[in-house]
Amino acid sequence: MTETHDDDSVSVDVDSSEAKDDAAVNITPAHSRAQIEAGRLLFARDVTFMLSVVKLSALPPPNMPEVCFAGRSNVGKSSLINALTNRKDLARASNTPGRTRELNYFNVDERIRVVDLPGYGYARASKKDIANWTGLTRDYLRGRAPLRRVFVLIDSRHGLKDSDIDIMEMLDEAAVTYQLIMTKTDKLKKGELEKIIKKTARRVKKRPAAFPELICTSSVKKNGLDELRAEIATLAETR
Ligand SMILES: Nc1nc2c(ncn2[C@@H]2O[C@H](COP(=O)(O)OP(=O)(O)O)[C@@H](O)[C@H]2O)c(=O)[nH]1
Ligand SMILES: [Mg+2]
Repeated sequence: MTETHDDDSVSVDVDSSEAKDDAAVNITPAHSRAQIEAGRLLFARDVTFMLSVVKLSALPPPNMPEVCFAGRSNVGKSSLINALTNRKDLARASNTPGRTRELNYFNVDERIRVVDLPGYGYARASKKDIANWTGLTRDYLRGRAPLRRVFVLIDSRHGLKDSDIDIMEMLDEAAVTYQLIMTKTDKLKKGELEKIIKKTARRVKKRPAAFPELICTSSVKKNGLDELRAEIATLAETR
């Protein structure tokens, strides 16, 4: 993988006009205790693997709200789904990047579906494979009526990469709402994490279909999971 980007570094040059904006950068969405409790209850219920989809015609009927998790290979999608659902291997947390080429559907208490998308930015696959699964993923993201929000996962050590910007641009164009989730926050020191979060939040603020607030998570330390469950529970109520 040769995606180099100035954002790789966690050191941030902040010019004074941007620095003034810091107060307006929302990092963790505010949830009421009732929302947090609704999220806890939702994921305490029955969560089951539903199906793997390799072609659009095999998508389940659009009769239930759904959210999906997108992100580069190895960003921590499967680990996050496992952590959310308190299950060790509901979503296969593979150490082989790009092994997941399907859209994997999970049914949460017959109230909302969670979809684990194929990871992008995986260099070791064949061009044909990459074309196949990016085609499927794009068609899904652009045209899926019950899709309430795309969670775009960003490795907090690396920040936004070109492939993340590509997917955000596509979602902006298609007017599909998305929200960034920072993963593996346990791997950074507090100061480093704050810098990268602020920098990422500033960049996302300008994007039309993006949620201004990021959710910071660690599947290892279980940080941010209550907030994410609360967001999903709120979306489950939308019909
Ligand atoms: N330290 C740390 N490692 C994580 C975290 N989430 C995932 N990982 C590790 O990152 C690697 C990729 O995770 P995985 O969930 O398979 O990523 P996916 O390809 O996006 O599904 C694995 O080795 C995980 O153990 C986290 O929150 N903290
Ligand atoms: Mg995975």
